[in-house]
Amino acid sequence: MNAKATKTQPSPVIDKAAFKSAVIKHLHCTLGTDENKANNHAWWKATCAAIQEQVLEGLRKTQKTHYLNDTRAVHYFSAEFLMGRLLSNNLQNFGLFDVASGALKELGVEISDILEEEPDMALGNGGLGRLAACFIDSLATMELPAIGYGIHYEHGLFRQEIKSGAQIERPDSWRDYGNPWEICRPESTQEVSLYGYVETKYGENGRVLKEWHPGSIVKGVPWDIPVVGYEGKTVNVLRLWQSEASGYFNWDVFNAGGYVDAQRENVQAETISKVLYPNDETEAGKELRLIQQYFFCSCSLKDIIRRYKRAHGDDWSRFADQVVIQLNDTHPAISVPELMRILVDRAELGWDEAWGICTKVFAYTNHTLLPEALEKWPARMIEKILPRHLEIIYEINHRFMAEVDKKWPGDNAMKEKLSIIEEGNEKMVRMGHLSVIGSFAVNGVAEMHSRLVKSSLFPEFDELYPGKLTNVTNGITPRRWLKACNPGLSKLIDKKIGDDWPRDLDKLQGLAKFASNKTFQKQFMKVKLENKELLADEIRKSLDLEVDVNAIFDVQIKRLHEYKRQHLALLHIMALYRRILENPDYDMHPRVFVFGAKAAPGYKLAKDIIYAINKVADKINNDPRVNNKIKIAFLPNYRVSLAEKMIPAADVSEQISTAGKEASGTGNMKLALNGAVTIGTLDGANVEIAEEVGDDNIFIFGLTVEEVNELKAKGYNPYDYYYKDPEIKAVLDWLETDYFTPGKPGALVSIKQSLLDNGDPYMVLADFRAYSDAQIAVDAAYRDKERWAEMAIINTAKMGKFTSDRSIRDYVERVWKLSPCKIEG
Ligand code: C3B
Repeated sequence: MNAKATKTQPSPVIDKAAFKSAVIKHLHCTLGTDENKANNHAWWKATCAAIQEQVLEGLRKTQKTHYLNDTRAVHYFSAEFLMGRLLSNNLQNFGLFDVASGALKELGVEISDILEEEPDMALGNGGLGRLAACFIDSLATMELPAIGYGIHYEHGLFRQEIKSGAQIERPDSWRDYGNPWEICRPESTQEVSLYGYVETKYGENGRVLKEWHPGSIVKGVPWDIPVVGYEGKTVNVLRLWQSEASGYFNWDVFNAGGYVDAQRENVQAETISKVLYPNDETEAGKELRLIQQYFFCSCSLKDIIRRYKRAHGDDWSRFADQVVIQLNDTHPAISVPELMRILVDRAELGWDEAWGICTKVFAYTNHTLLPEALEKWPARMIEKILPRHLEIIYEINHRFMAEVDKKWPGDNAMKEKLSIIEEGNEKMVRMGHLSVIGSFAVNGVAEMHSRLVKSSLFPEFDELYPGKLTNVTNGITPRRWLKACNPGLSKLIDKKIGDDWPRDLDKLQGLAKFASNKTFQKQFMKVKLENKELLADEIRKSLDLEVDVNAIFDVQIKRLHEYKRQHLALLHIMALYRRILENPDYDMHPRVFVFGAKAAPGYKLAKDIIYAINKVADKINNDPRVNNKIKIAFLPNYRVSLAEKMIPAADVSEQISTAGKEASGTGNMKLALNGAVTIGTLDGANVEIAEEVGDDNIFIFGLTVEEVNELKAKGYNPYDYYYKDPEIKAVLDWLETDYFTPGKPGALVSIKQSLLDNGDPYMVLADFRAYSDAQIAVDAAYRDKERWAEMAIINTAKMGKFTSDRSIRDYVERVWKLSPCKIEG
């Protein structure tokens, strides 16, 4: 069956000739160069400028329409937005990719070359930041009024280099040569106060008035990045704040004799948005990080209020009808006391009225159960930086404790447990509790995670506020993660079932009936092979390593963390190597293990694991006895644009976290969408992927959450596995020798120590044998070409649920209560 006309394919707004002249105009008039002199960078910028004309026209229309309709909008507050590159995405969404490619070809330029010129906008660490980027894509596509708010970091996530196997961090300077997409809006600058003290005054009728005398004021200058929806109708905005010195002279501090300090604080203003903290799922507790959080929340709230007041003046009664704010994890949680401060101290609303507004405006998404990622700030630190906010937090808590007492009279243990303030050597403010109390809805990011949020993280809150805790399973935008990154597969799908799947991913179901069709299987696997060839080129260029495209491409791409268990994969590779050394005829289909991972610079064991993967790779890749059965490619500097090359080429998707630890995962969805078969634990969204594709089309192994908990309760002892399983013992002992690190015995020993002496906190050894068995099943399945093709097709066909459009639909229905707003023309 061949699909009919391209109904929903965005129709180009300009043709090839017009696009060509727009590019030339910008080459001449924006960049001051010409066709003969221009290098790829200049062509890239001119092409961006040409499409930006369409983008800005869309933006203008969208903003005008939203203003005239006084629409309710969602404001997505996130410390991270991992946008990646925008040119290809924007061209695709305007339906101009082929037009641009043709126009450039006539000018003697390959579009693929200029796309490579664009630096990634890496303003995020990993899953949480990329989710925010997928969500704003879906919001624009679904014509929903929305704005993303975050920080305009000067340096995004570090660039990773690998030197002699080890990770080296280099600064990321994504804006060094300008960013063609962003627009500075100095007219919307905001001021943010910090430090100082609070004065208590008495107003009319003895009303207590609080006046915060800040010690320092910084400016927040907004940069807008247009977010183009699919088909280019709605163009929303991502507004990122950059800090600047305000020029405000601190007379209070000066008068107290602190002239030098006053100057120093002005200099420090610029450092607020200087750099993204590179920690994924760990909280450093650093003062600058709290200031970053407060800085962008305060700027964003003031921006929202300015816009609201333009339409409604001082009438606050409609604020909660117009504004909903989604807190992406607890990073923006300081927004809750900030809005209270604005309403109570500035707008002079009564506490109850203000709290009523607040708790109708905020909603909070929890992204992790890992204790080290649950933010807590020392009360002393908050008091120093935000003295008024600490008072407000205490007041919120005081009133909340009364509620707790009503529900559980006299139960002091319960109060201690639920209090926003954790008592101890040092009083800490629990930002998770503040977020739950200050929000009208709280969600986890996959069914299983949300169940655990209810049952183990916030069970009492669930009892106190029935219905507040809910689930919205994560999703990914199919525009970037299939249509744009995998043009071969996209075109094949278009031909088979029509081209409206990027908007309606459930349409992919239509592929399922061809899963056992031999011709379609061949076509599908031919595309996979072509994608593997492209990745093989990349591996050759990047690592000077030859890989066989007929091997299984086994891909593990994600941040490096013990709970994600890249070291489980490593131990398994070492075991395979050992089997081959012991038996040269060891029967396995050749495999290329492809890794991409950044470790937080301060996370020693994570960096040791990267080093170990690279050292084991050096040895195995160059050992002729292996006879090319195993190759290991650790591609440096994993980022969105590299993911776009790796994902379409994957045969196997590694999702092997300890059950109960990965909140959702989103890489798992991207890989399966591109026809990779998952080997994974029953963790995060893997559970839902398994439900969708069926047990026959996924390789599930290992302990379940319940089993993990039972084993822990019983007393898990990794030595039991070490002594019982000779292969585990041999492989761990190997790490202690200098076999992989000639002349440096013990260079890899920290991994063994973490798995034995340190108690193996993520139960790697407990799951090793089950993982190895599952890998044997993967090997057998791959050798049956038709069966494998069928599995791969089913995986693509069944990913409809995981479009971020569905996640957004869930948020709209369960949380945001928004309506789309059509943009005409
Ligand atoms: C991540 C989680 O680790 C993933 O399981 C999840 O898919 C994504 O968030 C998106 O929900 N996460 C993260 O990247 N950074 C954090 N600080 C916490 C969670």
